[in-house]
Amino acid sequence: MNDQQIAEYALNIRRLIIKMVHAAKSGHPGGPLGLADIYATLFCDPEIYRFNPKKPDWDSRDRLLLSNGHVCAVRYAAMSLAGFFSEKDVLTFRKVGSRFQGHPSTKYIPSVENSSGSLGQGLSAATGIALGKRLQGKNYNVFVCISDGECGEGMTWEAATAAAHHKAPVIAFMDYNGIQIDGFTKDVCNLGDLEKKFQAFGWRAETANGHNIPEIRKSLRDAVNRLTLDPDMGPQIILFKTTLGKGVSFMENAPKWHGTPPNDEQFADAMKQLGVAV
Ligand SMILES: Cc1ncc(C[n+]2csc(CCOP(=O)(O)OP(=O)(O)O)c2C)c(N)n1
Ligand SMILES: [Mg+2]
Repeated sequence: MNDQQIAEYALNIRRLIIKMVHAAKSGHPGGPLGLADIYATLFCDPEIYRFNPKKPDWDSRDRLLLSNGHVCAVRYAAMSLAGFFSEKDVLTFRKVGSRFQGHPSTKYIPSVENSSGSLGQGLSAATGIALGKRLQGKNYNVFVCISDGECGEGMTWEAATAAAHHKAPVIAFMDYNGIQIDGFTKDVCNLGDLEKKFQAFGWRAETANGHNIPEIRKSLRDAVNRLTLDPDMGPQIILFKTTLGKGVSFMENAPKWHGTPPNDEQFADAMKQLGVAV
């Protein structure tokens, strides 16, 4: 797909996120909207992320983990648009008995590689899976999405230390939006310079614009190519600067929209901004 088609895919992800959270009358719209361009790029560029919606547990699929599980609406929406399941299905989001719980579980959805919601665990899980793949001589890639809020958790840094020590072939990417549940990270728990921190832990780290599709595409492709050339290069992270709520003006960069569903009026306004009359 070309960059324009990826942007269109991202717009459709955003529309579906808003529909899901509105239908559920609960959930997290902000983080998912901020990640839509990154997930669209992943799901549209097979030179980055390889998967098969017809065979979701295909053994050679790349492993895409989600550590900040509360943003799973973006993952469900991207998967639905890729043909894993119907829109009608994902609109059961957060309902009792639905596969599409507000925090994702491996029990219900193949190719969701880790259950999450309890923050801080994804980098450890990805490190273990990446080391396991090396032991087994498999050649899939291991990606993991983490958040900046999770960098306030000790376990993230334990994983960062171990991944560097073992030169784990992990490609991490961060939703670096400067916001967590209680407000701006600089006020709640200042995280400092996360690029420098990961570098100090022995990672290859770079920062990129999480809303610029050519830039997202290049940084992820480069990470994959680097690892193909040198499987022992060690862990890499791309810190994607994102805007929480991106695409819906009243949600943008406003911590309230971390975990608040839009009411009917806000839903209509959001959908209008995303080019859909309701
Ligand atoms: C171990 C753990 N501690 C606390 C929480 C409560 N919690 C849910 S989301 C969140 C904020 C996390 O920050 P981030 O992922 O950056 O939030 P976002 O950018 O999506 O607003 C917190 C503290 C949790 N889910 N798990
Ligand atoms: Mg955040």
